[in-house]
Amino acid sequence: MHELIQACRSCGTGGLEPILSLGETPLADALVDAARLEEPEPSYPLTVAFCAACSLVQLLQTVSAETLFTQDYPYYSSFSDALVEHARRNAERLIDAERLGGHSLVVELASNDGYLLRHFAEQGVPVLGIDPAEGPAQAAQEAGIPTLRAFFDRELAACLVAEGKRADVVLANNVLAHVPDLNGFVAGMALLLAPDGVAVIEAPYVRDLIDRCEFDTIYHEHHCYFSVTALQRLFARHGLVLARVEHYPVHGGSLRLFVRRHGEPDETVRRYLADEAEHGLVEAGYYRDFAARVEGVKEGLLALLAELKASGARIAAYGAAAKGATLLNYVGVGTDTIDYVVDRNVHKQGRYMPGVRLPIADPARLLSDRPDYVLLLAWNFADEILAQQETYRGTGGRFVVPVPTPKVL
Ligand code: DWN
Ligand code: ZN
Repeated sequence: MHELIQACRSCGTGGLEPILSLGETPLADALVDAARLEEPEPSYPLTVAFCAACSLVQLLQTVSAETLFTQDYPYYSSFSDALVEHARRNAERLIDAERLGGHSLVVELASNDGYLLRHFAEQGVPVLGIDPAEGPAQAAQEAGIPTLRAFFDRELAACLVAEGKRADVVLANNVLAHVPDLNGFVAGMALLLAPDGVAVIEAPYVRDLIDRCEFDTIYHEHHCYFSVTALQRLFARHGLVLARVEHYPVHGGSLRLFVRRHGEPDETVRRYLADEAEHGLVEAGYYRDFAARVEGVKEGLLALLAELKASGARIAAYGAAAKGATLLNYVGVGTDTIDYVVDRNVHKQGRYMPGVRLPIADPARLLSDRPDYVLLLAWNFADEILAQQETYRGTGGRFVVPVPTPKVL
């Protein structure tokens, strides 16, 4: 089941302008078990639109959070060494800058398998994770990270506050895009934050998505695609100040936002807002050629893969990522072209990619099977994966990167 929104998810204004349709796609993280291969899978329209009133880019469709994130959610953050390292540096810096210790409380919203909170816990800082996904939340518990298995919203924040819990640091990485009730979520953050606390939030940057044609990061889990302009307006509505903005290469280009109850924005915020206005991100025109560029990547990739197949090559793929599901289903690349996908995540191995039904195997298969080419679906971890696959590459194996322009490495 899905619903169509009639007004902006942030500011409530009607008349959203559609900028891209990726047709109908299955849910990107709904991996298929072998026992269910005969059953049909639901797919849902996937349309991106722009709100001229507050600049928020967003999906027109909402699939319920319960459908998307509870049972069987297969994404575990800890399978990327680069991401765990990024998390460790974030934690160490915050412990230092905010003078965190045994007296503090760090709460993470969408804490997954505890890959970020564990770096605070190791330094003796009390933590609380909140995550609705059963498997990852259980993995965090087993690793000693207290985790509440729940969706975070205004009501949950009010309960925590009533229990005397106020957070010195609220962490929210890659979750703002996932919540259907954006205002309820941010209102909850405002409640939970201690008077001098800071919310540190990471979200993929819409400017990177558009400029680098990262269309595969669009799927039903991601309701929103944020600019600093849209975020600043969202936080201001809840009495919060966007105090600082940083940019990191993680997940194809992400913003890290520092949000407080009081104070002034620093020069980074002013610079981002001015740059976005100058580059037109606040107007629909900026997004209008995106659909044609996405179509170009599709055609380019289909032509490249067809040429490789025609030469007799065998092709596999790397990374049973959610973005891989969008890419394969939108471009229309299935078992005719690709033999299997490999992924380090043991919770994904033995299952099948949604829609296209490619089997998911252990990466060791690349060495035993030696396909000629590997389509890199997890292109955001290219450095880590290419380094890891040195042996495969050393024996002639080649990687194909799909975006921003399909190319063979
Ligand atoms: O917002 C979201 C982002 C942050 O993460 C989600 N809704 C779900 C998820 O998106 P994704 O699945 O596209 O994320 P990743 O992290 O780009 O997926 C990479 C996949 O590749 C994972 O399944 C892990 C796997 N991997 C691997 O097998 N070997 C990753 C690395 C780095 C590796 O060396
Ligand atoms: Zn709006």
